[in-house]
Amino acid sequence: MKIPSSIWTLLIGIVLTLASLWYGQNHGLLPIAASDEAGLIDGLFNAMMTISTGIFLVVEGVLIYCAFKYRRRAGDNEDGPPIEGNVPLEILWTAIPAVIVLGISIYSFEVYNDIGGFDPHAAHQAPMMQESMSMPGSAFAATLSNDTPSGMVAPTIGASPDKAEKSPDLEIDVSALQYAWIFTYPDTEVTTGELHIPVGHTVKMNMTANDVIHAFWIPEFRLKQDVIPGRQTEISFTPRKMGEYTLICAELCGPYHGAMRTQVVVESQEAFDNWMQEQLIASHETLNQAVAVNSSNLSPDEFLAPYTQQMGIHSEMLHQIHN
Ligand SMILES: [Cu+2]
Repeated sequence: MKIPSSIWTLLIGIVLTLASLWYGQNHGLLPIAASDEAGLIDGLFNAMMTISTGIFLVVEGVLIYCAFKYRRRAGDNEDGPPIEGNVPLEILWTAIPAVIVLGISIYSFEVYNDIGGFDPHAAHQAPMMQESMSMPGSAFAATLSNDTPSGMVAPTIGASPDKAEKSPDLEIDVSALQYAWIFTYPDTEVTTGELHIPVGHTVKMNMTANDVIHAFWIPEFRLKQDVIPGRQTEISFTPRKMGEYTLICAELCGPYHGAMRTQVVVESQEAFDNWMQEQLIASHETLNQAVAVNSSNLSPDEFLAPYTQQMGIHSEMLHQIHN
């Protein structure tokens, strides 16, 4: 019994579709998805991977089939039949890619919008800062001073009312410089070189660079944003999975660009609060000040007891320092 070619086409089509769908979901090319935004980006990536796999299998399959089926046989010196033009076929192979490209474009615009890419206060509309407008060299001059670059940071703009659902739980100021990241938590004025974020909270980074263009990139969050001297760029995200990730500078910024990376710690709210307390204690000039910031009713000795144990300091010693 001879199977008609339409049945063959249908069977091959089903197999190719299933293979493409499977590989599109199981390619294993990406690191874990650790933020809400990562899920959206991965959906887009997987859809493109599915389509690409299908096209790859069809094209390579037809190529191999034809190379075998229409190969030159021994003693056959004839040429093939002269074929010129096939309008329906040409329309088809123009229309199919056009529809695919249009579909991917709409989908990717949708994802970009969902992750806040079109937010009016995002990078492209960020205001130029006063100093930069009046003094072209100020961005460079700022690198020469050792001060914290507070003058470099444009006033933070609140979330627009129409995007109320996106208003961040936490804002962090980010300064990028050759070759480090500096994070300032405006609520506590704690400054660190390591980024700590409480899990499940929407955070907004208000970023600026001290010297040259850098780029904020956390592969597990699937987000990347340029950090530019003389202006503020922003990026918001909601980390979903606790863990330690790496923030990588993704813009070639000098000879040690490759070393411009730091740790991102996504932790529980409790661990985050503890970490913040430790930073407060470490960053304040005296232990007294640190205690004053903590508005608990504990005496300084009581409050510091857990920390002194960690640091190997006897509480008697602390008592003497305090007095
Ligand atoms: Cu850099």
